[in-house]
Amino acid sequence: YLNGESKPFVPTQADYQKVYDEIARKLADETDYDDGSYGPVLVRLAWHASGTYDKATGTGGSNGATMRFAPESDHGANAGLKIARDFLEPVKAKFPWITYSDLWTLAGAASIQELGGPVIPWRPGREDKDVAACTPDGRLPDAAKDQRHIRDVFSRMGFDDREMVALIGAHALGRAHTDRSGFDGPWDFSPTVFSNEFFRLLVEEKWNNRKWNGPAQFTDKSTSTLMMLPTDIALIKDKNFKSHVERYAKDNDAFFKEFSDVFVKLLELGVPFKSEERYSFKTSE
Ligand code: CCH
Repeated sequence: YLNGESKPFVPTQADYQKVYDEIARKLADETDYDDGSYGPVLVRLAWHASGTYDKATGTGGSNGATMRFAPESDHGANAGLKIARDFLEPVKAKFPWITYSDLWTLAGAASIQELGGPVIPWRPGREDKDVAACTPDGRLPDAAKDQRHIRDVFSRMGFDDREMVALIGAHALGRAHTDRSGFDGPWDFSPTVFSNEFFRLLVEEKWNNRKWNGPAQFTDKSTSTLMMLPTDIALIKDKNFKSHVERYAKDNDAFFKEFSDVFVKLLELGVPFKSEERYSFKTSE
């Protein structure tokens, strides 16, 4: 019973669009961060909130927003995501009726759209849970590993090979930070633009081991300014993964379409929605 009204407030698509617009406005205003956008770290927040899902037990997933609490907030994989959660606090304060779990996933969808990616139809209905629902550590992928690990982790969520490759294409955005994951650098030259560049560079560049004191990672032969994680390189080592990498490298439209479908699926894993309806938000000008 918000706003002193006598009926409970039931938000409509227009209300969620207002939340979208507020996130888009903040993204446009607050460019003094990293490569000029909070979008990539918001996408990572939405993914780490959702990617804890375990199909076998029905636990984890975006429903709950349990990353608000330790121990989940302190899991190594979530290092740096406080920045994304804090960025969204003023949005939560302005629209207190939205749950954190809806807000974080909506912010991921909004960021993909605002950074030039496909429309991500989004469904409301997640509820926040308490600390007891925190997931155990180790459910998110470890970048130091290989294709077997990628398949183990993502098939636990219910994804097939094609979907795994499409999802990891989000690495067109953002960068790795030594003080978060230990890895260092962006995957492409436009880390605030959603595109199939990650795939194009994976197949067209030559990737060498980077000589440095940090964890094993790869660097491009041409400029030595880009990076690939061991799990990224696994996508071209594995024959079946590579067939999708090559397809997306050549066909941006196919990537956009398939990424949208699989990102929608990711954000909805394990959520007991009451309504079927998804909203396609209007991207800002
Ligand atoms: Fe990722 N990712 N990711 N990733 N990720 C990192 C950064 C981003 C793995 C490891 C890392 C997905 C899949 C995987 C983003 C989106 C997605 C980093 C650097 C590591 C390490 C973190 C840092 O230091 O800040 C591994 C391993 C996998 C799978 O095997 C999927 C799926 C998505 C989304 C759909 C985005 C975006 C970033 C950039 C974040 C930023 O702050 O710039």
